[in-house]
Amino acid sequence: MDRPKRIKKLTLPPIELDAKEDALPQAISNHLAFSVGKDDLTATNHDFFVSVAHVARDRMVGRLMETMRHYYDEDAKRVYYFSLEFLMGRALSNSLDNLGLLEETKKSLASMGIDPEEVFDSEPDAGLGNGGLGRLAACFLDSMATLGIPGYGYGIRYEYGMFYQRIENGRQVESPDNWLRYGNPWEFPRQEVLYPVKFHGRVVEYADEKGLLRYHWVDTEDLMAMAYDNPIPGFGGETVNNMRLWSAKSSHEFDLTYFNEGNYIKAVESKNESENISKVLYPDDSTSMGRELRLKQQYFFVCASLQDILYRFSKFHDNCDLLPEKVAIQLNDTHPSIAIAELMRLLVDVRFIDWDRAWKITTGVFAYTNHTLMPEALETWPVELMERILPRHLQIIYEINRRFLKDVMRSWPGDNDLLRRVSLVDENPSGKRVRMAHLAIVGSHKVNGVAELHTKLMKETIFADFDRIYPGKIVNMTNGVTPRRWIKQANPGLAGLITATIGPEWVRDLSRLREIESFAQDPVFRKDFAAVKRANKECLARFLRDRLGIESSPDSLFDVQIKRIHEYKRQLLNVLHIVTAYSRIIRDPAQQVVPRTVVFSGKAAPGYATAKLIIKLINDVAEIVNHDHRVAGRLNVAFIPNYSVSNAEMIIPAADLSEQISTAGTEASGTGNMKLAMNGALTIGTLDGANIEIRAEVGEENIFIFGLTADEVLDFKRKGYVPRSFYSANEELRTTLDMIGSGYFSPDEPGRFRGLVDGLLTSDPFFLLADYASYLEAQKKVESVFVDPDRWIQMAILNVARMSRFSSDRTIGEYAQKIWGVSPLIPPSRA
Ligand code: 26W
Repeated sequence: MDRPKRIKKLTLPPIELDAKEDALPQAISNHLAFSVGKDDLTATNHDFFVSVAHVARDRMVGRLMETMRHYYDEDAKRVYYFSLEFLMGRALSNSLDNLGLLEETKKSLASMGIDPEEVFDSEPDAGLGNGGLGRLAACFLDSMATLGIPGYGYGIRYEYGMFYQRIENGRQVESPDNWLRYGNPWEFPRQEVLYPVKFHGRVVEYADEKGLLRYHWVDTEDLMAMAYDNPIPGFGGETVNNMRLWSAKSSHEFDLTYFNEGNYIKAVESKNESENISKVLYPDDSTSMGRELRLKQQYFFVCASLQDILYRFSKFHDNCDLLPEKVAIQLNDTHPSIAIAELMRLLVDVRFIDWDRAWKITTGVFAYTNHTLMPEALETWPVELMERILPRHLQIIYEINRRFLKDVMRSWPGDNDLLRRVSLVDENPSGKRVRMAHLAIVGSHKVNGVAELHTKLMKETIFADFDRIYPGKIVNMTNGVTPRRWIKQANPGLAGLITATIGPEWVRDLSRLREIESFAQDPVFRKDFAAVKRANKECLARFLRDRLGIESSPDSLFDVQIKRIHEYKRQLLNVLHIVTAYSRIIRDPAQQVVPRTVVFSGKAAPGYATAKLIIKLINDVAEIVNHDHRVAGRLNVAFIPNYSVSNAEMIIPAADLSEQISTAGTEASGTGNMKLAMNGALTIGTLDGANIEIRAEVGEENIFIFGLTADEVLDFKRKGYVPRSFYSANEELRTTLDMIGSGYFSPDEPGRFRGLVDGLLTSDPFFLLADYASYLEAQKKVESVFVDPDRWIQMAILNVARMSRFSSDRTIGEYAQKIWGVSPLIPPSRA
């Protein structure tokens, strides 16, 4: 096809700043006046945020358009990252820094008498994600833009993001995160980029002019998906990619049937109902609830995104066989995996491509990332539900399954048990269900785990059959995090020190961090490094004092566990250590102890009762320990409410010790472990997820490893695990569990934690009791090193120096090469 000719090339707005010194302050006050309608007398910090965001956005638009045009001109293969979650956090200082405008902007605001930090802090977090999976998507977007990879994020513009968490009486209380209340200066609403999305209805068969059987999906309920574009600037600002989020709009402002009947209210109500689809992020990580609205969300964004992608593809190509050469779609977990059935439907039912060709195209396009081995997190949808909402997709899934099982049967004749295990449909006595992971594996050319151990376990356990059926399809892509946000912005002190020592290149090329290794012995560097950590700790200590009323000394060991609250992550094991340490102190208050401040932060899924009880326990323990005069400030416990990207940016740089203590074989990778180690926290952790690879990088002498290995855990599971035997054999463990179970920390309700303790004694599915002694041993070792500040600092420096493998730039480079088949495009501005 001919490319449409451009009549006249527009002159793009420049990103370079006006050379005049007052250009930036002028731009800010222009937006304050013209975009916000205020002057400096009436403007709030938030008004300044909006103005500065507009100034930054203005400078991204030119590069965004240039980038998109360049991809278009080169007919580049694009990567589409499909994710129900993008946990972006704040964008202002990130954008300014990536554009190279951060320092100038701070100066400008200061010259106007405005505190830049207050302006940055008035931006609400874009909390469109639960945790690891959503934040990984955000880091990947940053890396794709920084590397110059034609990558687009596709997701949902939730009106309400991750709920706000308050702690009342020690318990989690949720409130809605109405993050768009004051508008969103970053996004470009695209009123005209609007696609229909169908639900319900029925399928009719018909014969086409050649007599071939065809399918029509009719009598559907329709709504519209409207695009909002969010620019994603890479570091250096040369490439600006796009994240396109969809919002549900009713397909007709007034439903005519109701309107004609004179029922105006009903008409408007039905409009509201369809717009509910993009209303709220589901706050459950790691349990699939099987809710109808959730399936609708998944199909809604997948359907709109695929239409958008095919529209873009068709501007250039009319042969769909070329799709895999031009389009790679990465499925972030199974959440968007209905895309496989939808692309088949578009190719077979709408474009009349025969099944085998369509299947080759589809499997050439998709790849699937698994993020969890937990059985309860694997998504399955009741067949009855899918039949009602997406009847044609269910037929297509059945057909995919029929052909797949036929192939399996040919290779493994007679193995009916294998067929039952790998089928896309779980024939459960309590009702048939579609297994989305199986659909994702069968419909993708590559499937990946997110750390070496996780990938190995995928191949050996949950997906062992598929590894046999498709040798080589399952590959590893160890996670990473962006050093722009997680070192440079979160920890400007450390970033400044690194840059002063080895120059600024590390920001784009984290392998350069190795160069600071040779400074681990340098007394001046050590002193500076220690001073940075000290200042960060002082800052967190101030926060704990001012916001939570907890007095903690910056000299104490800052021991940090920040992540979703989940039994497998074992915040409870951390509590067992705290209670043990506490009872040691009260037994002998005069003894020497290493002062500690234990910091927790994390949200529990609103319906996860045990996780919520663990939050209550942490707060009850904190209440007693923090106020016991015998402790005399040597042990403090703090639960920081509302864990979020912004809170993480404050906590991580201040951490000495990073708690990564999940039961071996349960945490797919972890990414907080990487962020903390990069910021000079030492890890105490199990041989789980990426901890294993962190140990390999930093050296086993620079990390505190404890506990059962994944193999040993499996062994216990096979041979039988008797948690009570550990209780009987260990006096300190007994004391600790008895204190918790008998109500020492809950005098107002002594039985409050009895169930929690009994659970540990009778089943303990996450092996806390088995790992307790070894965990305590490791904590002792931590303390023996911490009292030798020189040694501790050296270990911390080596951790920072050796973490380069965990840059998401490395991860994205591997995806690009091994899964997507794309390479970076040199931006025109650099060519
Ligand atoms: C269907 C409900 C649901 C929602 C979210 C199930 C499962 C999830 C995610 C898989 C939970 C998640 O965020 N997983 C985390 O992904 C990170 C990025 O790969 C890993 O580092 C974490 O180990 C993993 O728990």
